[in-house]
Amino acid sequence: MKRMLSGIKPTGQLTLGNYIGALHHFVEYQDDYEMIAFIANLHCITVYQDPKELSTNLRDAVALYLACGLDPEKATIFLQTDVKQHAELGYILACYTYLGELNRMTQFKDKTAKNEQNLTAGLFTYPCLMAADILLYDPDYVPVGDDQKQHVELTRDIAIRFNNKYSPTFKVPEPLSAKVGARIMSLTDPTRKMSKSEHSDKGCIYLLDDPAKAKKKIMGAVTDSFGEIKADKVNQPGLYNLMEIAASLNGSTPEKIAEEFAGKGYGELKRYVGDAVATTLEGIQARYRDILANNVIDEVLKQGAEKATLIAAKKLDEVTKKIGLEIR
Ligand code: AQP
Repeated sequence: MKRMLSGIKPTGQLTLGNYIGALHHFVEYQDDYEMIAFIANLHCITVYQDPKELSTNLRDAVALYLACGLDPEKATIFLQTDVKQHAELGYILACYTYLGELNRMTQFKDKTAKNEQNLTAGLFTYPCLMAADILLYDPDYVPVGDDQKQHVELTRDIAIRFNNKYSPTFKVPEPLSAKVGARIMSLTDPTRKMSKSEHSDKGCIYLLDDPAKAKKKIMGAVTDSFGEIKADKVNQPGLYNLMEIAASLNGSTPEKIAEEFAGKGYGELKRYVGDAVATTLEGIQARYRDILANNVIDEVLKQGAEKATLIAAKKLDEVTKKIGLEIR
């Protein structure tokens, strides 16, 4: 069975973007692949997090993994810091990554361009840790939203470099991106990605948002003044984003939805999208409440960390031996 790996960093409440771009694919894939899904808590602290909030967000993220349908019997679910090999290999791989490569990473460049103050070295070197997260497990595929593709490309480069310098050690993974929903945009600014750390609450739907509130956000989404429903991503990005959301949730495409709504008003389309979102959130939240009430999270994480450590420890051992870090 081919192996697939992915993680999410809960720097806030998980969003509809995380669900559409990542989580619901993890669930689809878990039957056909050996799925490894972790919570990237080390990545969270590349920007300051309130300790209490971070801890709550981590627990919520695990609960949401399960509530979205990840099955701990099929998928290995764990917290990154419970498998110590991630940080160690992250450091080692930083020694095989060039500054020029990190300088080219658009996520870091975007933050620098926004003139954000006090950017940390952790944020700069985060792609090295991400490479370690992946390469420890030799996955065949890494499902990602569009924004993470560049990091997977760098991971591949690092793996090839290491393999060439020593001998084949890491499998070179393929990024896997969905055709629909790989980049869900902000509801208030369809030129920007829907992000957890977005400043305006109106632009982002959180998986734990009250479904009625989520519907309101959809009704208030920025569209355009053309007055005609078309699947035109370039000229009608707000409308296209809404159709992409509904298409991802209902297994359709923006083109089909545009056809269905041709000649109708934007309000009608928004109600349709709002209903799709609310129905999805209601289902997820009902399961989320059950999961918290049943207190299963600690056990899921314990079992997941044990399974993951078996794989990660073997790989790190191989790496340290090849580099010559051990005294024989
Ligand atoms: N808006 C999105 N559309 C599609 N996919 C998305 N993903 C995130 N946002 C969207 C995908 O979810 C996975 C986990 O991402 P992450 O939460 O670890 O990191 P991120 O992409 O940096 O998410 P945010 O919300 O934008 O975080 P902040 O605000 O902290 O920077 C990835 O596969 C990602 O592509």
